[in-house]
Order: sequence, then C-alpha cells, then structure tokens
Amino acid sequence: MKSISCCFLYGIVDLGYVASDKVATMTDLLLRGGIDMLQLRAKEHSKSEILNFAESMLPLTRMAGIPLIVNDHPNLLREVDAEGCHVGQEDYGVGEARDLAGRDCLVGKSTHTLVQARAAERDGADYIGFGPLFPTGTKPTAKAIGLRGIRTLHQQVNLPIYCIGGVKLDNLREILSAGAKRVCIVSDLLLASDVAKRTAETKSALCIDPPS
Ligand code: 3NM
Repeated sequence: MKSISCCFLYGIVDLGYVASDKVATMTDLLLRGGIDMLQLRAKEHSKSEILNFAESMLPLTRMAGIPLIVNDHPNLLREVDAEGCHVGQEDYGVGEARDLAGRDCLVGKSTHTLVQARAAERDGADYIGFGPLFPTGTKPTAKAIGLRGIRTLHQQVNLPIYCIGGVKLDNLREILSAGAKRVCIVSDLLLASDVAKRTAETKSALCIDPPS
C-alpha cells in the first residue's frame, strides 16, 4: 500500500458527478491515470449505499496499492476495509473519528485556516485538506481562501497538505508556485473527456518542480 507521504495527487469519486453505476468505472479510470489516493464522497446517499460503493472500489484500489478514504462516516470503517476516513470541520474531531472507526486507520481533516490546520496536526490527523483555494461548484457555499496562506502553512504544519477547491490542470502551476506540494482535485478530473489522460497529465505536472 502506498504510504501517504508518497501521495501527491488525491482524487475524489464524488457521487455528485459520478452516477451510482459508474463508481467502479470511474475508479478504474483514475487509477489508470496514476491517482495516488482516492476518496469516496457521497453526500446524498445512505450509509448502506456508501458501503456498497466502497466495496465496489476496494478491489480496484487494493490491486493498485492505493489508499481508499471514506468521507464523513468514520463508523463505516468497522464494516469496510478502507484505509481511512475524512472528516470536515463541522463533523467529528480527529480523535472522535478514530474512536468511531474502531481500528487503526488514516484520518484526514478538512481545514480552511492556519489555526484549524495546526489544531488538526495537534489532534493527530494523518493529513489535511486546505481550501477551497478558489470558488468551486463542487462546494458552492464555501468561501474561497486564495493562495496567500499556502507557504506559511507549509512552514508551520508538518503533515501532508492537500490543497483543494478549484484546482485544475490549468491553474496547477500557479498553485505550486504559491507553495503547494500536493493537491486534491474533484471536478477537473471527473468531468474531463478523457479522465485517465487528464489524471496522468495532472500527475506529471505535479511532479515538475515549480518555478522558484
Ligand atoms: N472540500 P473541485 S473544497 C470537497 O475546502 C471539497 O474543504 C473543500 O472540488 C474544502 O476540485 C471541495 O471540483 C471541492 O473544486 C473541491
């Protein structure tokens, strides 16, 4: 299984974009493109549906050696063998998520400020999301935070940091120049006409050193 320290491009199979019967197909395309880590996000689905989606992704992510993270429902980790869970600021604390999961697993936390990011590190998160950098239709009510805090964040928080929110192949260079090292991307990958190709192009753009 790929260690999180080696995961730079984090993708999300988001049921807001992916039809229920295309979850495995989309997972396969993202994996073919070289995605490093995958999250299952299904805001409008029941826990039993989410369990089924996760079960359909797991054989593929396991075969590829890529961690699978379930959004929002740490307790589902008691029923499915995914590698981790992800929680938002309004959801559970990191420790609470670990208790609900009931076993050793990765716990990721969404953060939107430097203070939240430092708190997540103190609380023992394995990684953080940081954003939304730009306005995004995937989370339309969230206020964009821009690029200015990214460099300071990387100086002060010693966790894998996934910059998220409006990240696209087209603006990746700008985001890397602002200090980002890792990104999480939803719509720019899922809505691409060739998902595997866009994923592969994004991955290679990420691995090119940003201009200093
Ligand atoms: N979380 P896209 S922004 C799921 O800032 C999510 O915590 C965010 O989608 C956060 O890549 C976001 O389509 C949506 O902009 C990211």
